Amino acid sequence: MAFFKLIALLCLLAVSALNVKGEVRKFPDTLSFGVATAAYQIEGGWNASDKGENIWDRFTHTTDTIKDRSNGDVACDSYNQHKRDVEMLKELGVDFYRFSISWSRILPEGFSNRLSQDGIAYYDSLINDLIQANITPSITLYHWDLPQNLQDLGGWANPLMVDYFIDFAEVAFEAFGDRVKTWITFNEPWVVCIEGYGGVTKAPALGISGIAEYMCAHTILKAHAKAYHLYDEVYRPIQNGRIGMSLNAGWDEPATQSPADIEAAQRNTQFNLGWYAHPVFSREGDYPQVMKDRVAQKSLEQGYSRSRLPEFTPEEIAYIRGTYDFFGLNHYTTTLVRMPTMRSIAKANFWDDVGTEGFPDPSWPGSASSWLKVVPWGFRKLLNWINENYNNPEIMVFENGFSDRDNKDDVDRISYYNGYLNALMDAIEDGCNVSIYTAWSLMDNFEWLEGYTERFGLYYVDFNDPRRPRTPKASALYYKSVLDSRTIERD
Ligand code: GBH
Repeated sequence: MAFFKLIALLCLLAVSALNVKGEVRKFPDTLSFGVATAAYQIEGGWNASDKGENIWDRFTHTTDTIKDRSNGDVACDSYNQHKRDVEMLKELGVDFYRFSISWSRILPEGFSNRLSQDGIAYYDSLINDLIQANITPSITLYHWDLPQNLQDLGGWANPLMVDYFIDFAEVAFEAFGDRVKTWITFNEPWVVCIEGYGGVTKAPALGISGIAEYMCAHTILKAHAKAYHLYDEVYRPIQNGRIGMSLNAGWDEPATQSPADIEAAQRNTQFNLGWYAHPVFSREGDYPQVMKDRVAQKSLEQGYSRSRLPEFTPEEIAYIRGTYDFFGLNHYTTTLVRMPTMRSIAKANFWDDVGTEGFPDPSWPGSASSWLKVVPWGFRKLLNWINENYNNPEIMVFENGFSDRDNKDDVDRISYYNGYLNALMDAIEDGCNVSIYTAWSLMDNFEWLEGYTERFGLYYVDFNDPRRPRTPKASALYYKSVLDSRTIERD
């Protein structure tokens, strides 16, 4: 008997030493699993009760830029069906649910002069049902749906927005903070500012590149820091929760090992992730040096009397630095980065400021989204990069997922998740301190400019049926089995 035990043990050791495909890998008990959604993408009820208009209502109703000419008026109808959503979360067996609050649903005028009782009641009911089901609620305050009247005042380009964001945050902490212990101030400020202010692919689609995105980021960083301090000083002592933001980042792999490409990849990371992460997570604070230098230099060359990148005062740098309880990360994909062959244009432009070129390796499997390639090892490298550059923070992965078109037997999504969960496990073994993993998304939903044409859900939603029925895809069963066993197979 002892002999057989010994043989079995030796086999096990051999298997783990050789990293054999199919080997069962167990997640640490400290890792929690969940799924995420966002208000505008799922709720519908765009004018229910006294809800105010937000920038996505305005954008989808007044432009024809959404691929299938759709909008979020009904979306998944979660405003009326959140009980079904909680049922699905129970079916999956998740530890937590990350959702966002629609600002204009609880503050119809954007300001805190008037609270919507119906709006508050909606989130109250959702939160209470989650707690009843033993699922931890976690709230994103801002997932891109600014009240339209605040946009009319300049939105995030208006520095006074800091205070109006704080008013909103305070209402949310007061109303829900007794039961909600994980707070995310901003989801992907990069996307908000680059695509909505510099570009035109998200509301409010200003398209003032090289100028507006820097203003937007400047305000958002200050608003984030102020919300952190408010929570830290006033709410943490009584509510005892945690607060941070969630930054999107791909992994930037140098296209070749030439010094120029390596430098380009590093600069790309600093201009995209570092732009938001360096002020908050680095020891020195402030924007990355390479970003300050390049934008100042280009601005001068272009005839501006000061850098297009606004400056923080030393007090602001100190105020923003360290405003985190965790590093929230949304990660989907990897790109190759190289030094561009063509150089410099005379006009202000964010991408010219960055001065890099990104492109995918043609061998990487794709998805329904042009930008999303399946590259699990990039996830491992990125987690290690964050670990090394920002002093081993607790990392909460708040989004990770794969898009396809119209498919319940979604084997490609299963292989994406299995690959990325293996990469996550590798990173944990490398010493990264990851405590949360979140799949995007619970169900198919309004994918912004792509409307309903790209699906990220574990549950399939039939958008042609007014009842918006939801059915588990094969990937929902896969994710459930991962959550039940807390293991994956090595791939
Ligand atoms: C997340 O953002 C969002 O938080 C979520 O709402 C959304 O549904 C989900 O992703 C799926 O898209 O310039 O063409 O290369 C993902 C953020 C999207 C940011 C792609 C970078 C690059 C577009 N990323 N984007 S492109």
